[in-house]
Amino acid sequence: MTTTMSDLYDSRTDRGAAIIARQEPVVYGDGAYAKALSERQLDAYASDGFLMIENLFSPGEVQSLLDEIRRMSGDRAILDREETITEPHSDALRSVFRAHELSPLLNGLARDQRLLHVARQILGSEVYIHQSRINMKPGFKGEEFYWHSDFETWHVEDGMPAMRALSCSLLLTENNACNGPLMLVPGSHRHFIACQGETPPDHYRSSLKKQEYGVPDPISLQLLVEQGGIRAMTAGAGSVVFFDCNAMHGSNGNISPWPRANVFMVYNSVENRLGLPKYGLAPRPEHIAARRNDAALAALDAFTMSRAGSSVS
Ligand code: 6CS
Ligand code: FE
Repeated sequence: MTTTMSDLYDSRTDRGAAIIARQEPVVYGDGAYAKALSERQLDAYASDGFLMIENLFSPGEVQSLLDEIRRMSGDRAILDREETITEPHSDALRSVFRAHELSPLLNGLARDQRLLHVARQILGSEVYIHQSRINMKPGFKGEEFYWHSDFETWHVEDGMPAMRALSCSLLLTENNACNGPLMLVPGSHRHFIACQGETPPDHYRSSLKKQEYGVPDPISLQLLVEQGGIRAMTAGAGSVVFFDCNAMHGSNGNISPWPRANVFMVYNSVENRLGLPKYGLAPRPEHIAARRNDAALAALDAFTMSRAGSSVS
């Protein structure tokens, strides 16, 4: 295995676990690139590594998205696609990737100014979608997502150069204490945790069901949590959590009867486009990490405008 000495964020090498200080800003260009968040909101994002905005989308908008997701989960053509991931221990639907290209409505959501301008402001540039997905966590059988930093995976497996990407998670059902809400470790985005264990080939085939490489060791995790605690992102449908690509996060399984369904859009700066994956790994498919479809997105006033817009490809 070859390692590059110049990469501070080496991970999954034979070097073992390590905690490395973040080199990049969290809010780029002092948040002057676009106007979306207040100074207070930007400060909270910079210090916690995430920000929840409640009721950003209306009940009507949430309903159209839920109808769309219900339609997609019943569509054989979508269920048979490689973008569709089932739970590790059942045939229940876990995720649908490339959601913004499989559905015109979700394509509009990716461009909705309420999300896009926040991403442009924080990342200090134009942005494109690196990854999008619907995460279903059905009542009784939705399984957990173990602790991880998305950037750790995107850096190693996708060749994402720097921490200049963010995720937004739009809650389509209430996320409460019992149905497996997203949990984040405040302040964790300032530390890169180098993980142990070499990445097996085609890792994504198993990791999207249950991740076993690229997960932090218990001691590093304990340290992060001793410093920052854990915050559960509980809120009503229509709320959005924005979180930094290096924020440590995970979620428990859903043994409650209440489904949890969230849509994730990952925005990456056009100045942070993907290079080659590390250690000679093969690039992951386009639906997990965009390389070809990386043009800057133009904003829409509201995503519902685009309902008759682009078509499924
Ligand atoms: O491998 C990935 O890109 C994905 N895996 C996880 C657990 N979260 C982010 C991303 O969807
Ligand atoms: Fe994640």
